[in-house]
Amino acid sequence: MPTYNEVENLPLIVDRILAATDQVDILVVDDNSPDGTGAKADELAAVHEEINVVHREGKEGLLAAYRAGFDWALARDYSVICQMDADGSHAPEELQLLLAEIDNGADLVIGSRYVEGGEVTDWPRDRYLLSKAGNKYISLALGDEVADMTAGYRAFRREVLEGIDLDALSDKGYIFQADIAHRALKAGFDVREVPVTFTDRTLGESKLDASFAAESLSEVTKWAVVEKSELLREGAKELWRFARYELDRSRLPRWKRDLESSPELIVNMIGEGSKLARYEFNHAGVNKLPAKASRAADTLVEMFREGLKLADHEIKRSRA
Ligand SMILES: Nc1nc2c(ncn2[C@@H]2O[C@H](COP(=O)(O)OP(=O)(O)OP(=O)(O)O)[C@@H](O)[C@H]2O)c(=O)[nH]1
Ligand SMILES: [Mg+2]
Repeated sequence: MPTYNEVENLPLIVDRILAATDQVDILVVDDNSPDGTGAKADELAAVHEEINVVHREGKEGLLAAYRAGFDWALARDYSVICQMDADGSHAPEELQLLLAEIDNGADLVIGSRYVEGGEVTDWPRDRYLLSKAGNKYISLALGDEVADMTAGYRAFRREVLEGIDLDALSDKGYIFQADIAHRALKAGFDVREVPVTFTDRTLGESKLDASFAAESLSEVTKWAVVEKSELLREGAKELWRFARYELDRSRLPRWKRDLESSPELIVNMIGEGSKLARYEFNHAGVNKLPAKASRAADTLVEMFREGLKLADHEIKRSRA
């Protein structure tokens, strides 16, 4: 469990994990959080023998923290290694679902927001749509049949982590999550998803910003270019141009604030996005795109339409 400034969340999440299962040990990987999360973790470790702490010198990002955590676990005799956020987004009460699927024979289990039965509570529509569309794009571009490639709630058989070159992973945005899943699939591991309910953090501050999403999609496009045909490259370029245009215009962090003060803004945003997408894909040669990319385009347009309907509905409701 990576932590950066989670001093309020850590004791809560640890209690919930210990209450949910007696099958696991916990490793907290803290990057010298200024709020004292590391010291809090030591306190908890002194009381609970299941808890261990790795202190790193400074904030080096999530991937570096995971590498340290995986190395720690692989150096010991754990057969299954899980990853989970400390901010309460991943419910410890659902850990059993992931572990049960490992028992059923899976090599990597992803706690998925976007399979049937999966859920995201409390996310503003814009963030939900961005994440869902982004994941759709990643899956289609890489040809992987996983709905939630960027999910951070996972259980690995140790062989998967041993089989992946963790040092070769991409450090752009949160894309290393997708990178790991993609490499596991390519290596022939049995990757499955189980539906989970993802809850937005209520305490502490987010370390995420819109540039992460942009970076991630751009990185995936690069892989697709390397791995797939020239045609797919064209498709990916079209989609990426569209995504970047939208992201630039949306100034996502501000968007969230605007959304609260003026719901019309999002309707306009989405409406324009929808128009643009339709224009792009009707006039910029969508018929020249391969089937996969064109399906991705349709999905994006469909999502914008759906978002528009939802936002409309919300506005009407809020005025009623
Ligand atoms: N060790 C370490 N942990 C990190 C770092 N960045 C984020 N984390 C932790 O990784 C987990 C996920 O980060 P979050 O800040 O929740 O990112 P997110 O889930 O994408 O965004 P929000 O939940 O919306 O804030 C949390 O437990 C964070 O404390 C880091 O640089 N180092
Ligand atoms: Mg989070």
